[in-house]
Amino acid sequence: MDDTIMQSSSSACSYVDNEHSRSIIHIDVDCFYAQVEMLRNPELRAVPLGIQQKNIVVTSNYEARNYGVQKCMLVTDAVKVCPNLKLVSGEDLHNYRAASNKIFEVLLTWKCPVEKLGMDENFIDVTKLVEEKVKSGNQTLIGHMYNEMSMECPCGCHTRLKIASQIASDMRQKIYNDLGYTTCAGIAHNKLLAKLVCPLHKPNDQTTIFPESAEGFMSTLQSVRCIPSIGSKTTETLISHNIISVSDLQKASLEELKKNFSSDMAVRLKNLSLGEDSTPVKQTGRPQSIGLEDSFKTVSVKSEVEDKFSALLQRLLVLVREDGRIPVSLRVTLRKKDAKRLSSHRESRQCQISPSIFTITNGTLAVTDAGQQKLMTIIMRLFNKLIDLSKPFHLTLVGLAFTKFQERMTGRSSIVNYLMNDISVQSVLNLQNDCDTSATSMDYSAASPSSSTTTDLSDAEVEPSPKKPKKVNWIAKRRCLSKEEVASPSKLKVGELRLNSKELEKVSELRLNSRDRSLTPRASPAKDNLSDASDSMKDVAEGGNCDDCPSYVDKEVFNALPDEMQQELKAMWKNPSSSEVQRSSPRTTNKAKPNTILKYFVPHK
Ligand code: DCP
Ligand code: MG
Ligand code: MG
Repeated sequence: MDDTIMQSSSSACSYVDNEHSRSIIHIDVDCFYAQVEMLRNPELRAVPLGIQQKNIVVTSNYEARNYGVQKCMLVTDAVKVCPNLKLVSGEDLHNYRAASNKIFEVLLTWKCPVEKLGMDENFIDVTKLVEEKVKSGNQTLIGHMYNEMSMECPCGCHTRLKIASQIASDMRQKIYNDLGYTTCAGIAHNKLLAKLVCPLHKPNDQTTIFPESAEGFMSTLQSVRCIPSIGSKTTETLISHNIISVSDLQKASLEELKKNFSSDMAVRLKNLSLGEDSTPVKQTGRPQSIGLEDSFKTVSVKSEVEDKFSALLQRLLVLVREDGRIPVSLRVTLRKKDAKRLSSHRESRQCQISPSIFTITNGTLAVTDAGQQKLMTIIMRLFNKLIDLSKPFHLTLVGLAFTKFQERMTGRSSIVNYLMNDISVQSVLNLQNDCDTSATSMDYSAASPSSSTTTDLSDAEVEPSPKKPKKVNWIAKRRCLSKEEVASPSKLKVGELRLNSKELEKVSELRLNSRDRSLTPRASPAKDNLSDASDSMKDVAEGGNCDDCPSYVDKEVFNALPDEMQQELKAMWKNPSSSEVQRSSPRTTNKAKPNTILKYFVPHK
């Protein structure tokens, strides 16, 4: 008898049992930016509120929505439907990002994989937690269920999803109790369905869908574009073949789809249309890049571009300080308007930046004024490469992103721990980078564009800088040190990137020909492009108030160093002239330079 039930139920489900094994929650914050503003200023709670970016209301509170103020409405239209709409600027994303991170942190306390999706959404895979709770007995569903009439499934997924609905409710309650935000949740056996049912009862509520309702639910979606992983291009292709609604996609044959898409894509489209999605919840780590963009009507003057970049940089540095990692690569993005073709396209360039631009004081990442000027110089240099200034240009967007980072060293084998007091540790080369030893993994100049919270990378272009790929690769390999090398600092060999004389000439020409000079009034082109090592050697030499050891070096730790390293350091501190020679003769820097422990010192800002 059991067998009979199994068969009929399984076919009713149209899934094999093990495909329902997961329990996924999707949580989305109600009117996110508006809630952030209402929490900051409770007076806003009582009024219809719109959050304005440029001429658009990007979101509104539910009070305003009652008047018909929709997300992404033009301000002019919003004010028409709601004349007493209170508008607050949402251009500065700082508080929204902070709120987003706090919500993420609350969700992490459940110790399940949490995947952040945009600013106000998270997926949580609670499968394991559900397994633990399933024995406890309480199987009451909390919130709404999509299609109350769905049949029981023999694999036990209904029970599991009911328990997941309880967990979702606990999570939403904790977010509200700890932070004050109301949220919506969707609960399903996969990410696709969890996300799609999440907004069915808004605001401040939750919806669960059981697997056998998937196909029916998907068929209610009027456009294939409603499916999160179907983008505009795929939508266009589908529409051109008369596949408009999800129901159309369900009816389309696989063979028909394969004519226009790859075989894998055709299968994926078909599965999605039926509500099937096996993609895992990937635990979100720290972002691979941190970026900001500013869009505008048109900017055609270099000084205006510089002002835009300067403003972006200020904001970006706040984000980087919060993140705490030391950036080592910077990308500049422009969106160029092509007046003839009435179109626009993006272009990006990125280059390596010296970690010594950043300082760490009392554990906090900071950038001095000189460091900021250096960054602006680099930004404008990249800009000059992207734009032919002898011709008119029209930009509609500028973007900045730090695209690669060093982790700050706190581990025992960090050279920092050998040499520095805990007063003001500057950035150092990361000797323990978590990477393989392939050149590309550490080759910043050849870095593949990584995802940024704000940057569309489709047209990203990578600038090799300095343009010596072979040497860069060698250095990259050397930077990924073996355990033995890390354990024995005296054996360390780390090269520093230096521009050769030709490159230096090029850079100085660039500087002389551009406004960049005004950005770096104190820095000669040559000095600016010398590596950290020579700067640091000077600092080391100047910093000493005793013959052997500069004041900031922890003598106890110094004494614990291997003899040969102590000797090397002492010799260099006594006679820093070699570094001075190098400083004053930048054109000799392409000569091979012996490796030295002093390369690990960086400027004391
Ligand atoms: N946002 C934006 N531009 C868009 C869409 C959204 O800047 N085109 C911002 C404002 C939103 C936030 O992202 O507050 C989250 O987007 P949601 O789509 O989740 O919208 P809300 O959270 O504002 O409203 P809802 O209650 O519908 O989720
Ligand atoms: Mg939201
Ligand atoms: Mg959202």
